[in-house]
Amino acid sequence: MSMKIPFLKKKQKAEESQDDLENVPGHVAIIMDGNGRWAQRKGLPRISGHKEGVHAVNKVVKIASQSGVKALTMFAFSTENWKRPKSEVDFLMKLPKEFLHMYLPEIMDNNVRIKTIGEFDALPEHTKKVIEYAVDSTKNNDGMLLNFALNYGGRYEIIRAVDKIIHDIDSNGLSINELDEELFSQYLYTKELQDPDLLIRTSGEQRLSNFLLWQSAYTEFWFTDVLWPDFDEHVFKEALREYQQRKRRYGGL
Ligand code: V07
Repeated sequence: MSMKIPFLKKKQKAEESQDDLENVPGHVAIIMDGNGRWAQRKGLPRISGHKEGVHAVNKVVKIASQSGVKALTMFAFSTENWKRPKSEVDFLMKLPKEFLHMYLPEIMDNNVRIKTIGEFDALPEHTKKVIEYAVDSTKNNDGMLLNFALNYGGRYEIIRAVDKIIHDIDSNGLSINELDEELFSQYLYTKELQDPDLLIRTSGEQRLSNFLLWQSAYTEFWFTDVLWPDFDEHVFKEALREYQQRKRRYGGL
């Protein structure tokens, strides 16, 4: 009997704090928007918003991996971002190093594996080098997958998949009759990932902006006015709770 009391207490506590270990989204994707606006509001240059955004990435990685999220995809640099001023692009390309220098030990402690999606080869050599080091160092971690979308564009990803399929038909004996959604998915950057269950976009914008077009066909979207550098564990938990509520509602149908 004395064995059962702590169990009940724990369960009650979980209900009170609304922690819900069921219906945790397996794959969360995030559009980290509002860094420039955050800086402008403080009278700072745009780049200081990007720099501040790096800390928010680490907070979310920690809370997501502790919450039981299996994969977290962060939109760090889009194919459209090359159009920004060169000085801003140069600054952004130094952020992977900045992030990894500060947080790779913590990433290892949390058993997180780092990977990327997007046209990696077109990134500057110095950026590729630090990321390759991080991908290699974390490759045997079997906890959460932290997936950075870098030089990523959803339409390009689809065109690239079509191009690869045509190549496999012409040269590798693939038959057009084999083409279905399952096969097509295997030609995307995300081939080993499940589709995102929850997509979060910060900073009040409610658009997909060429992120995970194919993959988000059935994804729940959650938007917040919070600017990315102000995003923290509380906001993330709010998104998780809302996702869980939606799932419970459908579950009743
Ligand atoms: C970038 C900081 C977060 C706000 C949104 C845009 C700016 C983390 C990374 C990163 C990438 C690869 C990696 C480790 C960290 C990053 C870029 C921009 C280009 F292996 N944040 N962050 N990369 N931002």
